[in-house]
Amino acid sequence: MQRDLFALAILLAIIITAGCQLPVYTVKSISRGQTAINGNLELTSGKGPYGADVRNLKFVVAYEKDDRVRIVIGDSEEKRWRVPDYVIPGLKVQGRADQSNLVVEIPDQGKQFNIKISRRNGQVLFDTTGKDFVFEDQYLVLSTAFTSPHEPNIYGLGERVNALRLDPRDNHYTIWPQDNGNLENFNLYGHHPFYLDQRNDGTAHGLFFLNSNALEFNMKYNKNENRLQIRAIGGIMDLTIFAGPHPQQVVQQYHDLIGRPAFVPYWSLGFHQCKWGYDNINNTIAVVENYKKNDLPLDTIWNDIDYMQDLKDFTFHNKNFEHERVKKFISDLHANGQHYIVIVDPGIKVEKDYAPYEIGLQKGVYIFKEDGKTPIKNKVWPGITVFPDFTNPKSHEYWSDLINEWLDEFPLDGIWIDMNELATFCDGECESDANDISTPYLPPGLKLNKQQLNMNSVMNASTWYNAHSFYAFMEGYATRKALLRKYPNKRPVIISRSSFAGTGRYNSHWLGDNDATYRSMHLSIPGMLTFNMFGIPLVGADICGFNGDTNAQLCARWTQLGSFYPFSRNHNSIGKIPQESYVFGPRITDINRSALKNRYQLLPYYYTLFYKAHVEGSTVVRPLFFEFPTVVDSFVVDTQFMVGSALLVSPALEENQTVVDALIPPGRWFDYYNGTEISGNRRLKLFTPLEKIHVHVRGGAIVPRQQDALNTAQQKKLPHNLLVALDENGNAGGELYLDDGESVDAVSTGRYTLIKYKASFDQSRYTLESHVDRAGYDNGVLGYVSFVGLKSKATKVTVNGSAAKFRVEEDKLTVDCGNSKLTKDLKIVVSL
Ligand SMILES: *[C@@H]1O[C@H](CO)[C@@H](O)[C@H](O)[C@H]1NC(C)=O
Ligand SMILES: *[C@@H]1O[C@H](CO)[C@@H](O)[C@H](O)[C@H]1NC(C)=O
Ligand SMILES: *[C@@H]1O[C@H](CO)[C@@H](O)[C@H](O)[C@H]1NC(C)=O
Ligand SMILES: *[C@@H]1O[C@H](CO)[C@@H](O)[C@H](O)[C@H]1NC(C)=O
Ligand SMILES: *[C@@H]1O[C@H](CO)[C@@H](O)[C@H](O)[C@H]1NC(C)=O
Ligand SMILES: *[C@H]1O[C@H](CO)[C@@H](O)[C@H](O)[C@H]1NC(C)=O
Repeated sequence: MQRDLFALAILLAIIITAGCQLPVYTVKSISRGQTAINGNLELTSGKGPYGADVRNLKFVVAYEKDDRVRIVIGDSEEKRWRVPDYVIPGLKVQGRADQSNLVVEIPDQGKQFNIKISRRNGQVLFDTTGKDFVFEDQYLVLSTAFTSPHEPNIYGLGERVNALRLDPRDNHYTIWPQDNGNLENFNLYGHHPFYLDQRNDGTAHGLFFLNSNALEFNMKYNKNENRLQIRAIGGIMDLTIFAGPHPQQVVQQYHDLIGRPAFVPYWSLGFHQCKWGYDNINNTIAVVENYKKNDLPLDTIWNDIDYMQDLKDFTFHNKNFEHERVKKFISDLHANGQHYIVIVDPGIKVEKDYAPYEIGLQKGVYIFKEDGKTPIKNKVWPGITVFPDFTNPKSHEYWSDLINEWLDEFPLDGIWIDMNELATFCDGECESDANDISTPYLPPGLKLNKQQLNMNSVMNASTWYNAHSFYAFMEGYATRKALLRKYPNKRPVIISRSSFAGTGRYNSHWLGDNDATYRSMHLSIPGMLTFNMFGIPLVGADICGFNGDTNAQLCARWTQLGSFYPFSRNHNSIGKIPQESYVFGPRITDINRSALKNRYQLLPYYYTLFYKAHVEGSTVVRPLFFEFPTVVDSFVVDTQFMVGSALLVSPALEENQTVVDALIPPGRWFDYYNGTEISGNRRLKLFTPLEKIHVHVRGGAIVPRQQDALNTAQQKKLPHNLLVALDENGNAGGELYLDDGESVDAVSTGRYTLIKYKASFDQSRYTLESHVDRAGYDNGVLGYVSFVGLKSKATKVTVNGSAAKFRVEEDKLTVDCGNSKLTKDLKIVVSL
């Protein structure tokens, strides 16, 4: 009997749900132009589940560029919140339908609205036909089918900690910047509603949903369902599809829209050491000395909040960081070519006579309560604080003045901006239970004001509900402006925890508060690869782990892996055991030394990749499938990665691991260290004792390198060298970018050198030639060139026509180039 009742209840529920028909929007008018399709929609039947439907909508589908289409659907009065142009530029039409790589289909007037986007060859990329489309005040849903003929391969949607390839079977990916540590499957610090869809046929496309409200990408892929729902709790639908079709092109097209990454200075690619718990200037100094004593490279030393007086911004502790000693420390570092960075939080302590507080109050630059005039307070490290509203232009001068006055006294080299999600100690407010914006729908598990301000707090841009996700983006903008005022021709280094699409224009990123565990180490790889897709190439995780105690083996493995991070910093939390590169005894120190020295040798290669990312938009580290998009086996790989197109890194990621099971993509590959050839297109078990991290160089690549030193300043004058890895036909190519390493205008004024190298084979001779594209910065010499992959032993080598010294070691031929100037043409001929 009870069972029958239960069945009846279910039946009733089904009838009721079916009766509540989803909204149907009908095309009321449409005009199809050469550059865009415009029109109006009207709700003609049904209704959404969460309140007032927006009945009249207006849409534009524009051929923004030939390789991208942008779809903007909003209320017809244009009153609703939309992300301001200063964050991401609004619609700008530069393409044409007849030249576009994409075809847009929208039904005629009087028909139900849907939208379909395909390639010219008919391959469908996006199709809303028959899927939910809801436009309510606080609940927007746009759904597409996964149009691939196989289980979709989706990447991106940050910030999160998870596998590189997202699981499309039944998953919610929530996006809303919050300090959830490094919890897996949670929304973390950054807001990046971008994904790349990689097809098994080798093609890829991308999708960006520009919306700063809390978002959810809800995926279902199984026998019965096949859809991706994009849900937002405010704003409008502003969606861009990028045609690719190569994954690297998808990313370039995305960066073209959101802005390419700022160029970083050379020294930021050196090694960094930090710890929360360097609690006075003397033990900070000692770390720098110990690096030197142990012959370990170090470019930058960092302090966490320990340095502050009462945990207040723009101070140094009067006793522990005695000011004269700090100043002397900074000038000693600079004299030695090293750098100093400290942390700054957005929360300004509420304290009478604390100038940063008083000035901000006077200028009215804080975030306000709902009333628009009382600064909203919450609690952070120094106690009760207020928060500058970085969307208020007046705050930029305020922030810049504070930074400049502080740096006049303590000339820091960069700023680390943390806690900027915001991360507060009370949810909403500490004192009162003020009413807040109510939300009929929230992504599962999300509490909007968890460690956040109240949603009805007011900024210049909008409410905290609408605009909080780009708060750190604007803080980054203001901080960059402040540093450029202080040092007009030095590229700023700003490392931010929170980020938004386009943050790479101003800031870089570290992956936040991870754990001293093997799993955290592994998941740093998808983290850094994904942020490279997001246009923030200078990224890395805390080497050896932040939370928890590390140990010698983990730390050695992590230092090996971290020596290949674009941003390479060892950092850990307060009260945890020390983990600097020299504390675990001579064996581990030696392992660290060789890893770090190897990094320094590769810096010219990394720097050239950063230059490319800055001028073209691209990635520095990238997933294997970015280089091998037809190798389906590579789509899931996140235990290995590529640095540029030349290096394949296959680290050990498990405790006591002695064998790495590596995917070696097609082609010819060589052991990076000794030049031994291995053939590609297979899996290989690589023996990996603790001393070893496997790196392979790809046949066909030329990798520029340099002799290592203890920091990048000392390295500057040392000779460069090239590693030429020949492909099956004896060809190879590569390039080298050089400049003074810090000028903001080096690229725009042409004060740089760009050299292209090309190797080829003809009968019994290999020829390597340089082509100096530009010689605007005249520094650097070429010490030697190494070749791997020669068919047989060299009998004679000439450099520029004269017989040259050479030697053969293991599987490598090394030719002495006599420290000739890099900017001179060069021709090396190797006769067999
Ligand atoms: C640091 O060392 C100097 C010189 O030995 C000493 O005068 C100073 O008190 C020390 N400072 C701290 C905070 O320990
Ligand atoms: C935002 O700031 C600008 C520049 O100070 C000002 O003109 C504008 O009125 C402000 N808007 C709001 C909503 O406060
Ligand atoms: C690694 O080896 C150590 C020492 O033999 C052992 O105590 C530990 O349990 C091993 N760990 C794993 C995960 O096997
Ligand atoms: C080069 O290193 C690899 C990997 O460690 C090893 O298998 C190979 O035998 C080495 N080759 C030579 C010539 O020593
Ligand atoms: C090699 O020869 C070219 C052409 O004769 C000359 O311009 C260049 O300076 C020479 N390079 C070196 C390294 O001597
Ligand atoms: C290098 O090894 C030491 C042990 O001496 C370890 O503490 C350290 O974290 C490792 N890595 C780095 C980057 O220092």
